[in-house]
Amino acid sequence: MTKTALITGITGQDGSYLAEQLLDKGYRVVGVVRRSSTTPYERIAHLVDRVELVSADLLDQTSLTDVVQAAAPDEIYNLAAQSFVQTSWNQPVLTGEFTALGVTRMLEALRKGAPKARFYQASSSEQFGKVVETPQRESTPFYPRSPYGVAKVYGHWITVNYRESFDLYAVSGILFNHESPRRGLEFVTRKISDGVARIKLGLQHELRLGNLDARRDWGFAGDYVDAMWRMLQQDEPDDYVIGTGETYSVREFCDLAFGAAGLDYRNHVVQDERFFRPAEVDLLVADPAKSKTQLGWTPKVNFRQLVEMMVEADLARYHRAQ
Ligand code: NAP
Ligand code: F7E
Repeated sequence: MTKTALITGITGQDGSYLAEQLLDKGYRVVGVVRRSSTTPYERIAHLVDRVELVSADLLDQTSLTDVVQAAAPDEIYNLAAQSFVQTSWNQPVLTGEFTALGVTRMLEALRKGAPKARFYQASSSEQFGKVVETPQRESTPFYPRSPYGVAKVYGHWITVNYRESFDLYAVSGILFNHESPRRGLEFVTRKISDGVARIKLGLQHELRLGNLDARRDWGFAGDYVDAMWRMLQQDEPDDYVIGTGETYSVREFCDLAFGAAGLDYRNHVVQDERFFRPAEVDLLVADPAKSKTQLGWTPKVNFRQLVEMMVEADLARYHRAQ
């Protein structure tokens, strides 16, 4: 029988890859979009004829309950959020409404509209923040360093609480940074790959960045959405860390990305106070042992391949536009 998946955040990076993979598996995919005066849906333009788009907002309980009830999903992937860490200091209340309380609204919508549906919550390595152990695993205590991280900790624990209180199949995937050519331009990896392409084509000379010494465990988004699906196919609901187990600095990302275009980052990257954060997450690196053993999940794209994929995609995009 055809399964139905409901995805909030389908217009985002992860939503677009997840929708593609679920369609390939034969799912009926219902995507939640919020009302906007324009409808660019850039990342899912190639899918709009194959998915059903319904309108709701994380701020609006009625709209969420209605779409969950009408879609009658077997699986719900709650990917929608205010997901940019830097913005969470400028819009802390809105970030809390979307990224924290939005999760409770989705869980309430599930309880009322589809209590048997399996629920995936998009938790984040930002919950580990000022890390208390390295590498970070499922049992590592949280110490968030931004309003975004704090909101994600709330979303994580309310998912655990609803699982235990109401016997729901609800899980959190604690995903480390994952990137792709569809990553938003404000995130550092895509800002770098886009900057490299523009510099290579003579459209700009310098790239202004913040802290080059921050270290992240970066993987490919296409691999990570597969892990989300695997989490909803288990006998029992549980939470999993998803990452590569390798960590690199922003400087190392720059080195590889500029190198991929035959450039030297030291001739172009300028550090700019504007892009430093009030509180930084210095080092993240996952221990993905549990997801490997229990989900059979391993990343297919390595760091170098990821960086080169992103630079090549941005170069091709600017070439097409010329
Ligand atoms: P993204 O590209 O920023 O996408 C966010 C999505 O949320 C967009 O579809 C956006 O819709 C939607 N959204 C925002 N506010 C909404 C609202 N009030 N009502 C309904 N929809 C709303 O994020 P992503 O990188 O795909 O990440 C997906 C999820 O995983 C997020 O929850 C993020 O916090 C979390 N996460 C991401 C990473 C990562 O490295 N990418 C790691 C760990 C966790 P619009 O198109 O209308 O803006
Ligand atoms: O920053 C440093 C910055 O904005 C990475 C989100 O998907 O992953 C993401 O959060 C690092 C930070 O991602 C610039 O200070 C230096 O240390 O790409 P980012 P993030 O904050 O790690 C987690 C797992 C999520 O859950 C989030 O939703 O790079 N950095 N210079 C810079 N960062 C940005 N954005 N811009 C710079 O110019």
